[in-house]
Amino acid sequence: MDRFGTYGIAATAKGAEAAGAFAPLLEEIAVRGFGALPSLLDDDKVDQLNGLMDDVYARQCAEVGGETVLAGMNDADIARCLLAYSDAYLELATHPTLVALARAVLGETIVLLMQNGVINRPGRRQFQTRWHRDLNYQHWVCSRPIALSALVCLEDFNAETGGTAFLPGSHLVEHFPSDAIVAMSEVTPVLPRGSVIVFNSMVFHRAGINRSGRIRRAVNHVIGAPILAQQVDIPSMLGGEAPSDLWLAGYLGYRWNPARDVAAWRRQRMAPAASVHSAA
Ligand SMILES: O=C(O)CCC(=O)C(=O)O
Repeated sequence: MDRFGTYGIAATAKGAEAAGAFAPLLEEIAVRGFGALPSLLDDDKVDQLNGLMDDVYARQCAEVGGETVLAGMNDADIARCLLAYSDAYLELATHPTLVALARAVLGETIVLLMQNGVINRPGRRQFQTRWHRDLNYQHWVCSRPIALSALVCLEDFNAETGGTAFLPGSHLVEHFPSDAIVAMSEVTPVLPRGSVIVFNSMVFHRAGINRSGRIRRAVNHVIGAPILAQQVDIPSMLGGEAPSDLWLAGYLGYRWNPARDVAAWRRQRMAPAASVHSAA
């Protein structure tokens, strides 16, 4: 290392070694923009998460005065920040495989920007069936990913059930492509329930139309560099003290979200420094 040391630098030549067993998946994400891991969750866990998503959604409808209010803001059938309502979803957001993948792609300093449940019902058009990037309104590309999405499939995903469609490579092009390019390149991965689709948050994607007779649920996590803001203030929703694990505290936003004032920002920096000194 240079004798002056560094700060604010996380990517070094060593970073590439972190890929390990994920290397083929990471290459797919780098080039096509998305890839998948089957069998992240077993059937019992998938059943549990499906049931809990409906409970959280019902609570969130009640919070705003009913589902028609959500429909009026194009937010029907989305259960937001599930981890603040259910420990099983907090466990999912911190699943070791999801975290390892995010660290391999983005580096150590990352923050969970959002965790949303998407309920895709037959006979109802989910707003997420419109093409979008998970970093909305961004029409530029960058040389390395700044955010990664991990969409956990709580139903079999295919063209009939309304599985997610992707435009391969579209994270590398600034603009949304022409209808002809969309038609020739759109791909819907076929995956069993319990899988996770991992994608560069800048790749264009959309939920499919659900033509099956059953509800298709999924839970999306957007994880990013801490220059990006959380959609909902997760620490404030979770309440209480920051976790003692400093990495986890950072991941959930306790470390990166804006401090209330200058003194609070400095107090935040004193706490980790004190624990380093007392351990020395
Ligand atoms: O539910 C899906 O298939 C896609 C969800 C999605 O596009 C999103 O959460 O951004």
